Amino acid sequence: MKIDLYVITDEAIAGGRSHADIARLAIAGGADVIQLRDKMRESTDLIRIAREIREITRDAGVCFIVNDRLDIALACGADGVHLGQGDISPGIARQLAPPGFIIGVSVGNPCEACRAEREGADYIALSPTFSTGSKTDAGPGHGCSVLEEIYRRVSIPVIAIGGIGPDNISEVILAGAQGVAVISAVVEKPDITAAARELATIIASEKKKWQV
Ligand code: TZP
Ligand code: MG
Repeated sequence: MKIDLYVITDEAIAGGRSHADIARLAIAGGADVIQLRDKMRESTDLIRIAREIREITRDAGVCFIVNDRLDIALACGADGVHLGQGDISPGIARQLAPPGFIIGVSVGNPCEACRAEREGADYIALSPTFSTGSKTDAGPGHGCSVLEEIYRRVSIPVIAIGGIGPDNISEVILAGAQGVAVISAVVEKPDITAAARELATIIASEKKKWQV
């Protein structure tokens, strides 16, 4: 699973662009993963939107993950779900999901990271890696030292999420992140495609530099 640039949709900061618009534009700029994230909409809306993004991502050969909602992810045929510490456990999600279904988990420390791995997560996200205004309850950033410790203690991919932009990609890749998940650095920009392309280019060149 290529997970270098993981773009999370957020209509609230997208200047009138829909989840599907964000997905299309970010994919054009090189996003490897699209996550549908919307904590406001009713399930009927979410499933319609998720099906639309499923079509877009399938046509583009891009991975599609639904935030929080395993039911919506399964119903629309998404590639996976992203779970927080307060959501159903990765173990339960694994029991309900078909073979090959991707389960991502947000973690805040090495202990949660090891537990997520034991319970069958496919990747984990250090949340938040840096402070962010995009998730009000995210708390302070954990920083690259925690990222590096988690990277050393698990064997599944670790991604950085929260406060990531062009200026700090280098340090998170160096600390062991296999990719970066972003909202504002892409979604709130007037040109989503150009913003995604810039990040994808930086990630590729950093990985080349460190041979990862
Ligand atoms: N989970 C942890 S931080 C975060 C989420 C969804 C928000 C990331 O947004 P941004 O704008 O890339 O900091
Ligand atoms: Mg969540």
